[in-house]
Amino acid sequence: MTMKLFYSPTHNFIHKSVVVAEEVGVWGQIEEVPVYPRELGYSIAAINPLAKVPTLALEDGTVLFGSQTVTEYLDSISVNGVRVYPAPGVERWDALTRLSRADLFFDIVTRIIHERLLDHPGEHIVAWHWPKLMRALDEMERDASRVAAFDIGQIGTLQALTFFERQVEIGLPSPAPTHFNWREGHPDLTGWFERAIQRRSVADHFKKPFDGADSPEFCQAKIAEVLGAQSNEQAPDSSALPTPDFVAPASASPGRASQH
Ligand SMILES: N[C@@H](CCC(=O)N[C@@H](CS)C(=O)NCC(=O)O)C(=O)O
Repeated sequence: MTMKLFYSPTHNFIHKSVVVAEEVGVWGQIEEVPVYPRELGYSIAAINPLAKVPTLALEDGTVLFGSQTVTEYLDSISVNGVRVYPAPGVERWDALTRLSRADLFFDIVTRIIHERLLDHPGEHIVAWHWPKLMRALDEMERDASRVAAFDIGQIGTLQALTFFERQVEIGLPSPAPTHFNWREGHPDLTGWFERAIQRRSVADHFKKPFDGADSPEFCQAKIAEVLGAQSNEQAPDSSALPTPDFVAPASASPGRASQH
């Protein structure tokens, strides 16, 4: 294996980095390094100042982060002729716009759920952002029947929908509805989603338990290997576990299952 993918292998969440790696035939080159960002010992700040997943480290210690960068890199080293980022032209701008819509949707859901950390969640923040999500879902519905390709825009859409669904299940702050099913009123998107999750690149991971090494010590040992590759020296000592940047108060933290 020549690359390390630092990510949170949450079983009911579709990671676009994983799907792209599978689609372009490079998954076998990837070592998975689980990261649970808010737990002790999983900080990846030593290799990514923003300590965000996904983060991809190459064999020579080069670190790529931002899911868009990670997936475009993986696409560029395709070994099977499949490309999920179309070449420059109309199809590319269409795919990238759908990717942006999906990733901004993800970011908006993140903005909303951060209100859960407050004793008094900001209702105006939720009220401001909720219509954006609803309009984006309506556009995704239209695109479900328009777009035939399984490109990066649609892969990002899978990720956004599963993230949203997870967070709805955990519970969104008011005035978001207590029960919300994005499938209602979106029959084409629902049908497309059900077909897309049958693809091997998705089905091999989605709703499958992660059964590899995932301790903080494993994560830090892998970070030490990346740093070692960067300095071309022996990997630094990884015995001291770093503290996370932020630990949510117990009352506001539903635990690992809700990490995002
Ligand atoms: N826009 C970024 C979003 C990445 C992101 O928000 N990652 C979350 C988990 S999915 C994270 O690392 N959170 C930990 C933190 O912010 O400390 C991307 O697409 O890569």
